[in-house]
Amino acid sequence: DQTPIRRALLSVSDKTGLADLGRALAARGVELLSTGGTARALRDAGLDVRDVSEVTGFPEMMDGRVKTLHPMVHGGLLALRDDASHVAAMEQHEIGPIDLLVVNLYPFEATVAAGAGYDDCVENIDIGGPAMIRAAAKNHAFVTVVVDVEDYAAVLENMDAHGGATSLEFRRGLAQCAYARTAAYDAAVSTWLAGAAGVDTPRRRAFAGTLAQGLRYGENPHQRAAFYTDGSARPGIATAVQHQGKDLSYNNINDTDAAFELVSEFAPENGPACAIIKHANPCGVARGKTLSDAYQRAFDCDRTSAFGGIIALNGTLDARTAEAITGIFTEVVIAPDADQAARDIFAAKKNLRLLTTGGLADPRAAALAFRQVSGGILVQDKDTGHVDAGDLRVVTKRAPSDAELADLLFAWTVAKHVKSNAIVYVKDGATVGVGAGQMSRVDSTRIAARKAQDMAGVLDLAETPTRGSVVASDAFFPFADGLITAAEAGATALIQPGGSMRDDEVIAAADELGLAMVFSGMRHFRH
Ligand code: 93A
Repeated sequence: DQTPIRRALLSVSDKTGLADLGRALAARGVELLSTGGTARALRDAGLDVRDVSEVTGFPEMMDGRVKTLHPMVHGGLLALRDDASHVAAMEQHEIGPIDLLVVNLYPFEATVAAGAGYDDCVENIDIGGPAMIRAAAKNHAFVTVVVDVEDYAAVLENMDAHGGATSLEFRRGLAQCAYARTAAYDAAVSTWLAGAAGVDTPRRRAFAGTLAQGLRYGENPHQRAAFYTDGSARPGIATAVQHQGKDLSYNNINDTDAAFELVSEFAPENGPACAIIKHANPCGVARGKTLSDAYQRAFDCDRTSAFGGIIALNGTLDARTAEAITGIFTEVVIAPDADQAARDIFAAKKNLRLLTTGGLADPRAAALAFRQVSGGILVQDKDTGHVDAGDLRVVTKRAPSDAELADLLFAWTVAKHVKSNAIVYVKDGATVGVGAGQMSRVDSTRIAARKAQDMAGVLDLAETPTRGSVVASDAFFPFADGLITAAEAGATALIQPGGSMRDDEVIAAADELGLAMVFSGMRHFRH
């Protein structure tokens, strides 16, 4: 049904594969039109090209801001070939049809990522390119539009299979890619402006993403998946460098992010810290005298769950820590850096992935967080909430000791990174029990205590590690039962937001049990 492609307009910033494509099209009898730099590149490859400026009768002007924005171009892209009035208009104005459009845009995202200045970024906002792409994609009934170098070969293949034309199904797929590209492009511009103007708000947000990696599968093997990055240059999972091991999976990326965000809460100035993550929840977090000490203490919280876990460190991975980590199977290790000796030790472990980030994430840096629901997307500020000792209100007769206070703040920080209902037992700067993701708070309290009890068996301890611990609860205790359970497990102090209708009851129970309790005045739900 479709007539063969006779005329193509090529206008590309990324000249990769251009000469080969031009040659292949010319060999198939296609006339080539092109803008300045693209035309030059094609001529350099020995090809015959017509300048768009010759077609429009206007020179490219205003530093190239206006080169293809002209009816001779847009008429050729938009005209319906089977509509008599469109055909008449083409004839009257001597507009030639453009059957194939090959465009890739000014590299706006790369310019921003390279840290270019404001004016430079503005100049790299492509206007004519997206206009042509959208026009050609709208008219995909007749026009083939290509926005990705990776699709060049498929276009030639499709042409060859259809006598020099392309199939409608193929054009429709390309049109979908085209609008995905212009939508992502404009979203990148909007996101950049939001950052530059400091007006990033949940109420007015475009969604940007650059495909970083197709993933083998999603959360489960029957789900397809991909990883998109938002162009941020901050240390984190999206910018980390992988040194060894097979590609990260969907779950790896999610869990490694959780691990790194958590460990980044612990500034290296305050000492080494380690977080071990399973299924996006920590199964051990600890400070230590050394990094390997921090790892060992985190590991001892829940050795059973740590198997196949993801480890995040807040300092440079050294040989001792690397050696200790290789004691059991670990999926991923992420750290700001790794020294050579550590890398050499890991090199022998082919399945272990090592990622370095060049620094820690800033847990106070404002950002937006997105979550999908059926038919929509929820947007909120990232949880950057933070409390210091000065923000806490002692509500019991007994105030926490300095040691308890330090552990309470540590537990509170960890609880922020545990799925609700979150209960975290901490002793001497290490978690000793984590209760996560339960529908009832008292269950989280019990599970954490029971797991700690199990570890007493594994580690051959005389008593449960929760004896003499402190407890953090991500939201208020609705009843006294959770607090009583924690006290039975051996906890001596608690931190929780407060604000329950039964706060008085809960405080009275704490006083009766001789516990110290502080209210943080802030909740850290994480669902
Ligand atoms: O500055 S523009 O927005 N104005 C235009 O009219 C225009 N037409 C094409 N940029 C425009 N383009 C872009 O120029 C294309 O999207 C492509 O990225 C680039 C190719 O320029 P050259 O052929 O000179 O290298």
